[in-house]
Amino acid sequence: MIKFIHMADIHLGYRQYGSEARLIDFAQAFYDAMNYAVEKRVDFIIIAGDLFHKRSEMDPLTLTQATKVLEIAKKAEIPVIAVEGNHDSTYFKDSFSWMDYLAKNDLIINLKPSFEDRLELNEWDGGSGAYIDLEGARIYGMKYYGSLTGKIMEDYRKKIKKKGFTVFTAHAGVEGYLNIYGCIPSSIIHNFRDKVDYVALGHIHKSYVEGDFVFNPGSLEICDITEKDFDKGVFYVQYGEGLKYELIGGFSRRMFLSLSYKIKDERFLNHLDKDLKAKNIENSVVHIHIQSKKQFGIKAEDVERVVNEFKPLIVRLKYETEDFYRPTVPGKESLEKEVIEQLLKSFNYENFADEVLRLKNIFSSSFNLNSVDEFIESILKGGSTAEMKLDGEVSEVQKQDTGKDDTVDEEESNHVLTDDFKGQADEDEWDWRKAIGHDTRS
Ligand SMILES: [Mn+2]
Repeated sequence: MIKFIHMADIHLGYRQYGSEARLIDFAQAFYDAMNYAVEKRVDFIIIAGDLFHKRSEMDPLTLTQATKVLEIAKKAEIPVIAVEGNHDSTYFKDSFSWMDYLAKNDLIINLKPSFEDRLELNEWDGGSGAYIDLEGARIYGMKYYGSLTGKIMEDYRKKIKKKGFTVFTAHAGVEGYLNIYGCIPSSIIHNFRDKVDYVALGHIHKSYVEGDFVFNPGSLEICDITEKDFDKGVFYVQYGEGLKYELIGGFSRRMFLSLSYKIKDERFLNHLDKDLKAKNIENSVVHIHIQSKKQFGIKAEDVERVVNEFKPLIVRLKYETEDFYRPTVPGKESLEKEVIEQLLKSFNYENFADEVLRLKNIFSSSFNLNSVDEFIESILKGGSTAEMKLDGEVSEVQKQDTGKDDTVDEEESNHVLTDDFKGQADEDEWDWRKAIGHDTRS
């Protein structure tokens, strides 16, 4: 039995909103995730890129946070296998990255291919390499290559040699989940199926699984308010008789709220006061959008004063008065989804509005017919996100027949989509200042 944790997008060093508390949140989430891995006594940990938030400017505090947490794994003799993300490295420049620094200090195994004349996959020699053999498992790694990702990945795949349970980890997104740079068509990654058992991705800060084969855990913390409702966490994976996995969430403890109000009369501040009291926004990150047809004598400062009485960590206020007033519509996505749902219903289809929306995203971001075909095929075969989403919570997905290893393939895989982590580390708050014998609060 092989057990491992797959995480990605830690973004250490992100002083979100310029807040030191948020900087610490990111380290705390990493610390909690690491302790979870140790608690589970996993064989190895994969970090699929973006351990750090900034690729070049490193500050002593961030480096200390990274080092201290990675030392927990080292002490427990759990190897940490990592690849560089867009935030960790420059693409082709052979400069020594901070990830190389961590590797040099025996804290991580930083996997990447080398380019002499052409792409080469060498075994990890203690300082560099593209793959490493651990007991019963072989792990290949590829760092972020921006727009070249798809091309390099196809070359990479040809050179992979399967041995035991084989993992491929890369910092790359699959098209269609979020409209961001550095994504590739799903088909490229599904081509790895003949050589690889588990694809461990990072980059997209939202969790997804495709065909019990391609895995993306999402970021540990919330890097942007738009991510606040995404499923995110780490995958706890067990491989014995088939593949079992769980997405463990709950590493981000900070509450994020996005509120919007329309001022209709002079009593608005009372109304706001009441509403915020009920919401308990203390220590939260609060984005507030206010629209008002008339001023009613209420200024942005008045609103801020009321909000600050409840001691949120961060307040972001957007106050629009009549000049900018536009009638509000519910979030564009949810409105779109509703329309699609109604359409599907009227044609007596099942509700696969999420998949339709994803298709639409693929079209609008790249118009790649291959990935569209591939996606439709995966839905029709039923071994994909489609089935998982349609069933809701827990579903069992039959592994697709690959022609080999029939005994293994017949096993049904089990997965639970969200199971919040409530381990030991949850109670014991990590005071990194104590950990490094230094108090910056004074
Ligand atoms: Mn990231």
